[in-house]
Amino acid sequence: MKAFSPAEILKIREDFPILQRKVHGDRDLVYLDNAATSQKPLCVIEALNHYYRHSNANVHRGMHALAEEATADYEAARAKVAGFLGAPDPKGVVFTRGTTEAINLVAQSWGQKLQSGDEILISVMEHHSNIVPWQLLAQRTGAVVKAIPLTPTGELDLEAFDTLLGPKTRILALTQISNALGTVNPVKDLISKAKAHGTTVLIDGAQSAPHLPINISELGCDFFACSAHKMCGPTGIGALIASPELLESMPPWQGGGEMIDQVTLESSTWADLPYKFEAGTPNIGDAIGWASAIDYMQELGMERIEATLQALVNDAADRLDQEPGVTLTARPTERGGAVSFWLDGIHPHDVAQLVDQSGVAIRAGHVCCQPLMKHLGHPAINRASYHFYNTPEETGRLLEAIRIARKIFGIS
Ligand code: C6P
Repeated sequence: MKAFSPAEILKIREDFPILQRKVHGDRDLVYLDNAATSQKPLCVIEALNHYYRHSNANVHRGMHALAEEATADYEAARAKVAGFLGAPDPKGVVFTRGTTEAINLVAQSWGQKLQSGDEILISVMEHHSNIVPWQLLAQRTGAVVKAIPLTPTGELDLEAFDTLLGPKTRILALTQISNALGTVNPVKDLISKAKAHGTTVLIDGAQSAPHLPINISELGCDFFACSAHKMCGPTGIGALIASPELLESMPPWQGGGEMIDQVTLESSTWADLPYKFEAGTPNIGDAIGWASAIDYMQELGMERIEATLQALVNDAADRLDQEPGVTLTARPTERGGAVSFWLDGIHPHDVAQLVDQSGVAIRAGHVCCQPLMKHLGHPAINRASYHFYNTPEETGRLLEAIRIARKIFGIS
């Protein structure tokens, strides 16, 4: 599939008002922190504006025009998410605050069936959101968390995976794309191996849903978690996606309004799916904003978005690799939207602050992957992360900013 042409990207950039702004006086903004959160096109900003100006009401409760409109739009957003990600059924789309909350939901609800000695398999490259909920579950149940090690190129050690996947592995919880290294994991193969063992599989799609065409039914995982704000949508909304049968078998995880059928002072019964897992007033406006972001990305085409990102990030990795003083943290065969690196002699936090002075926004730190930092032997990294509206010229601006940083530090 063809990447967007430079002319098409220029046109796309017009949809993102923030990309036109300047920072630190007269510097054109170069936004390379998309793995943290993507920017929002005008249509999403307008969808939020329209909802609050026109249809704001609570859902599933009211018997008036606005409540009916808000309910219809909220449920249409659910169906849109289901269609976009190839979910088996919209009833299996539970709105959450994001990926973190989706994984916590699984650990707290599905996880109640785990027993002492059961194994939870993650990997060394996981984000804290896909580590800590499992550690909390292990503390509660006596289960054990094991991690797939990495190869020197920053990929999963597949031989070790085969050894670690055993009869006690109850769940495999893996990221599809590493936010820190950019590695794209071969999740389809790993899911089928895990399923052959009878292991439940959760895929952390925080970085993949914004960048790749995803079909959860084809992937074959049991749970898929993602966040709207990395997909050009609003913050504060995301989803856990699973089959209705699996969700039906799980107990609720939070109690309150929306999630009940009948309540007495003695006990309660639960609402149908997906409401059993959506206690309280949901995030209606942001669900509607997310639907608009999905329309926008679908119109551009996920295959073209993927091709554009691959070209951009491979070019960025090659050019950073050739830049004096730069060391790449990983050299995966397949890269998602991120490329991370160290600059010899300058702490990553200083690098990020210095390149920011040139208008270039990148991230520095442990990027919520402290076990990975331990594996890399560095407390922090620098990360440039791309979306389809970035350009190779912006990589040039990053490289120039890196050269200025080296000069300031007196490194030639
Ligand atoms: N990573 C980053 O800069 P939330 O915060 O719930 O939307 O997403 C959490 C999360 C889970 N998994 C992966 C692979 C992620 O990349 C993230 C978010 C951001 O890398 C913020 S730390």
